[in-house]
Amino acid sequence: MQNLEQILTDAQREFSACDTLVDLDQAKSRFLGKSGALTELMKGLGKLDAAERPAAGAAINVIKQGVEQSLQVKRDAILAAEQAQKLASETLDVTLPGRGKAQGSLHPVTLTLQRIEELFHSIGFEVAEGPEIETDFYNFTALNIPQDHPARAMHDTFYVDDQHVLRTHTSPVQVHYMQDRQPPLRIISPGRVYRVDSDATHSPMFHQVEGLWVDEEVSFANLKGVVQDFLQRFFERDDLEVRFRPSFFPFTEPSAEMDMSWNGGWLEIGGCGMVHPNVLGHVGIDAEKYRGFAFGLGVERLAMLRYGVNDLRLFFDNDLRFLRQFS
Ligand code: 2NL
Repeated sequence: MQNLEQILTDAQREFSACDTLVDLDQAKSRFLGKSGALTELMKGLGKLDAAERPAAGAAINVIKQGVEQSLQVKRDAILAAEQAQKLASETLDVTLPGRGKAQGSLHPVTLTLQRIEELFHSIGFEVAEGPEIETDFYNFTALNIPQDHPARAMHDTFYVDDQHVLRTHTSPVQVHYMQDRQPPLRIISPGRVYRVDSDATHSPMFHQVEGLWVDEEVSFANLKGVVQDFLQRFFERDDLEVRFRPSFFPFTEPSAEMDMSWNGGWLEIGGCGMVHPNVLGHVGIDAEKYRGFAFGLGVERLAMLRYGVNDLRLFFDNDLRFLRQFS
């Protein structure tokens, strides 16, 4: 009986020294395993007198239950400790704010178009848009650029088929507009245009804004005023000067190229002129009664100057490091 009590205290001490279930399993087999201390005692029962056997067996069983209970208590303690540690290391703070989504930003060309539209809208110009695929008539013929005229070579055109082209300028929008109504007309037509041209300073797709004012008494002086006022407001510079150099376009007469003062020099910024009477004739406007001025500006050019961008290709590379600077 003394031996039995000793086994129980040994088991309790060894179990409580265990930190893991593996250790505990090993300790368990030292007492309850095939050749464990208690198992050996059970085996030895056979050597006892039959009269002593029941009492001895009962005593061993009491100790065995004590060992098993102590084992269970320790196993529960180890499991609880493991669980607690797992919970602590896997803590999830549901009150933290979400990561959110990166917000996009408008493309600098879009920002520039918005600014142009806003400024012209404020002086009474409507914004007109139209298709990017046009018929030969709207892109060329109506603009006094007849078939086989060398002026067509000026616009390196993408042909869709015999009759259709990717518009080389936004003038066709204004042709449609003039066909649909009578003067006074005051519009700008911003949008994408296409030319077979691609190098460091030319993209096959770029943006243009054209302007048109048709009424009974519209002069070249009005054209100069509108363009200068626009450029001064666009660049926020009252001292900005504009210079007009004689030029040629089939759709205007007279025609001029426009320069603006920039860093002590002059920069070419677009072209303009008085709408050619043949163009008014093509859209059913009486050229004896009405006249108009028109101009065309390159949008990427304006965007580069306003934002200090020195390479046109940055607008089309879709590099987020560039685009993020406009948020
Ligand atoms: C340029 C030159 C120009 C026009 C565009 C135009 C439109 C109609 C009638 C007459 Cl419907 N003219 N547009 C006139 C002169 C020049 O653009 O260098 N653009 C970037």
